[in-house]
Amino acid sequence: MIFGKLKILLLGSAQCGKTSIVDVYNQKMTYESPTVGISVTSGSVLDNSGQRRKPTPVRFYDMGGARHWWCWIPEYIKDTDIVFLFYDITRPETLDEAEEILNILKPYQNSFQVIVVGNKTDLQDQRKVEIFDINKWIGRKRRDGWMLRHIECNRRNITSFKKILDRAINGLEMSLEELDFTKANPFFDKAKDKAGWMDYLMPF
Ligand SMILES: Nc1nc2c(ncn2[C@@H]2O[C@H](COP(=O)(O)OP(=O)(O)O)[C@@H](O)[C@H]2O)c(=O)[nH]1
Ligand SMILES: [Mg+2]
Repeated sequence: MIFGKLKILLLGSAQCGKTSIVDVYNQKMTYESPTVGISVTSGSVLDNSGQRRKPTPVRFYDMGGARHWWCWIPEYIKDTDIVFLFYDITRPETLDEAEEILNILKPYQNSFQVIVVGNKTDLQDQRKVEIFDINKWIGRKRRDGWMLRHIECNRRNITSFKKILDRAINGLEMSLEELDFTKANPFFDKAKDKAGWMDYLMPF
């Protein structure tokens, strides 16, 4: 949690589609350029499951995937609730890099959930990471003590991404505090303004 918001960190090799997926999720235009350092966006997860009464405020930390940014992982993993660890189903080397990233995360294990995301399923004819391979990989990581969840998606169909995020949030059984808008926004007047769910989208 960070500033009362769920912290979600996106990791994985460069060019796996992390920025594309989070932009589709946030209904934003994607600019095709490598992420420099880290890009932070605020948003909220609407309740699709009927278990939460209000949208859950979230913050996405989308890290540049190039190896030279990895030194920042120990810094950004702090207070993280959910990690989405991406690989590209057309490039097996991205799964090897995902393994390296898990090794960096190892000392911080147990303070967050990890969801492994295979992206670009629209490129089935170029698929080089088979479901069998990934299941074996996950099994191996389980024996290392990682409880990983796994989905596959592509930027034109992020249903599985939305679903697992929803489920992960419900699993956290978060008792999100009522936001005190007067603290967060000095112009907020409790007497005059009634907080609606749109307030949860405020970018503070
Ligand atoms: N075919 C296909 N290409 C994708 C998909 N998602 C992203 N891409 C492409 O992959 C490249 C890298 O995407 P980007 O989101 O910048 O990846 P990032 O480096 O992990 O943030 C871009 O050229 C995207 O157009 C997808 O689901 N399918
Ligand atoms: Mg990116």
